[in-house]
Amino acid sequence: MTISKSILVLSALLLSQSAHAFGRPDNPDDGFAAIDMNKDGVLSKAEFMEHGPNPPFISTQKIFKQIDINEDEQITKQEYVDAWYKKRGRS
Ligand SMILES: [Ca+2]
Ligand SMILES: [Ca+2]
Repeated sequence: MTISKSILVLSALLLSQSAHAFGRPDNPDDGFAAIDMNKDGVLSKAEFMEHGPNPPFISTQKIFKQIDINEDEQITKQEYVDAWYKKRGRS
């Protein structure tokens, strides 16, 4: 029980370390595609939690909420693109 929980935490850490998809690409399309694992055109909360950004001092969940403007627990391409440009001070 404790060991498997530790492994879960560890793999979650490794996953988040390897994916700074939101901040790094030069355009939002690449960032979106990097998180949208099943290629259905929306980012589910699970996809975002696993593959989304993991900057210090702010939780991925919080970022998800900020991007998910209409609070339907999914991030559409439009929501993602809007947030991407907002983050860079463009609109
Ligand atoms: Ca998806
Ligand atoms: Ca949404």
